[in-house]
Amino acid sequence: MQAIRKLAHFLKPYWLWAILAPLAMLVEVVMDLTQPQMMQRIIDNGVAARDMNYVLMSAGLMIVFALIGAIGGIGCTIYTFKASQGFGADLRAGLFRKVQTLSFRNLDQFDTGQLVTRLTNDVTQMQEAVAALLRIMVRAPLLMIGSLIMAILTAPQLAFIPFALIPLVLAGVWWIISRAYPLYGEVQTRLDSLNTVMQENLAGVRVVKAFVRAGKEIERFGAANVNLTNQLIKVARVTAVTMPMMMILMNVGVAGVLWFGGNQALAGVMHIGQIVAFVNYLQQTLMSLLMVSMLVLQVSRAAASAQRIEKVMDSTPDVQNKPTALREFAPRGRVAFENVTFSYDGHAGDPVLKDITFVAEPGQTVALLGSTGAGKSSLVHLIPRFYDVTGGRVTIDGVDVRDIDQTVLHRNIGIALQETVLFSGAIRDNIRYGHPGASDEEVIAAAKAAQAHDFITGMPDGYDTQLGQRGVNLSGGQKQRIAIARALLIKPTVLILDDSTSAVDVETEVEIQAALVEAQSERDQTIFVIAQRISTVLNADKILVIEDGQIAAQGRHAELLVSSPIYRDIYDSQLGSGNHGGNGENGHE
Ligand code: DCP
Ligand code: MG
Repeated sequence: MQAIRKLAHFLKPYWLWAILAPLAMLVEVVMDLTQPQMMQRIIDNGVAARDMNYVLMSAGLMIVFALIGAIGGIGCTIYTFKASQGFGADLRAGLFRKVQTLSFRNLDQFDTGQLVTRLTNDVTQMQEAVAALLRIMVRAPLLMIGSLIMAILTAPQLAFIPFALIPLVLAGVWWIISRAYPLYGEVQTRLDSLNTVMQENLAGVRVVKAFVRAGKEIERFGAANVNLTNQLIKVARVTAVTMPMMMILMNVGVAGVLWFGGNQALAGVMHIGQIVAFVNYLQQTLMSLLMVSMLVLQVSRAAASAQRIEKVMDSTPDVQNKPTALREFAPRGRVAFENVTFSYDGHAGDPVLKDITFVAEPGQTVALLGSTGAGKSSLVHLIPRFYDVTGGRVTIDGVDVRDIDQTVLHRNIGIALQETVLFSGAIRDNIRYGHPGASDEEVIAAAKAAQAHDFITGMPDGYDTQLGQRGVNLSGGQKQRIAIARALLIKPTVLILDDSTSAVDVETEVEIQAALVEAQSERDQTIFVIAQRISTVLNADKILVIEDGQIAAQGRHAELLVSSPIYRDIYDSQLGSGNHGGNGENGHE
């Protein structure tokens, strides 16, 4: 419930609709309440007195009232729709905005499937609850109390019947809600699992095929699907009792009215019309009571969704701008790591990086070499503050990266991540993703430096070639080169290439490097290159050999060959012993 209150402010812009909806409903309720009365009059004054004129007049009036009621009802529906849809759209947008602010660490904690469910189904649940509230919140209680009062006024002798039935209905409804409510949270959890399986599979469908796992995956999906269905059936089994229970109670009530009322009518102390009106009011009372109860159920279901949405809304990005963060910053690009320790689970976990200290001067190329899992990607991710260090500090031009506004920081750092992610759309737009205002010349220059220009212009649509989702219609090496061009285009002070040429042939890689060196001399760019191939790093100003989260050795190629046995091992294994002057032409994958 608390979560609902926290999210209620999304309804604020729609307050006018949210107030008009119940008001319009009020009109409908009042008109509804007059109907049984009118019916009674027609029967007792018109039909009984054989006054056809009176019957016609009253029937006409009934129709007019019904029409006014209908207009109120339609108005209510429209206003409700405007308010609840607006609320839903804003909530979804707010949630999406929040997801965009989450840090890498936050995102490590939510499955994509979970986020998708929250953005879609959970928002819809809340939106429907708002709609139900606006429609029923006023209507049902008013109609219930109004009908009850009208029933008592119509036939006070029979008033004991609704008062006997109401506690029975409440008990029944309470029984249903107390059983259904706990089941709803589980429904959403199972929906999460289903979406996660689905998400994972759709993204990885090629791997699934390659390993002939379709059968197994269909089974896995089937299991999640059946799980969800079973839970929904479980809920339905509980809620299915509702209507029959109501009908039985209602019919018991009607039978009671007919029995007692009938006797009184025979005794001549009651009119038939009174009995008919009373039955109508009784039915309205009980139905409204049921509606209120269902509303409670729906709101409690929405509360489960609200809690899940709040969990995302509430998660504070652990990487945040300080109030004093530097907003003006044009660094030369001196990157320094000072005794940096880093662990993915904060201070508790085993550090992935231990006591890293080095300096990258402006205009230098620093290469990181090391076996897989050594911590190379983790290390460079600390520069743009994807994660914050656990100990020590990372500085650019002597300023701790935690003291720099993130937007400003990211403007100065171009990064091609290890896992290439492209977006569907034109190649041109992918390259200028970080700088949408870039001119065609700038795009082409970046593509040329990344050795992507030739293959792009070789395509029928050139730079306008539409990429499929994630760039499926490109080769691995082509994708990598577009990602490099994207990083180059923002003309960053610090350029980070995380294994970005792993899928590019050696010859192209050499060309990319030559282009980088050229660009570097123009701008004094600081470049970090992570590579598996030693041929990539031969000319670096500084090579860091990372082993198990530590710098095992650092220096230039020639120095390391002499001083570092590990480096020599890597070198020998890749370029062959006795080839210490190698230039990489016989390097291999
Ligand atoms: N790790 C983690 N959580 C993440 C990312 C990594 O726990 N979100 C762990 C996995 C490794 C260690 O951190 O044990 C270092 O991972 P890196 O990605 O930094 O390793 P490398 O980049 O050096 O490896 P590779 O060459 O395979 O890219
Ligand atoms: Mg890596």
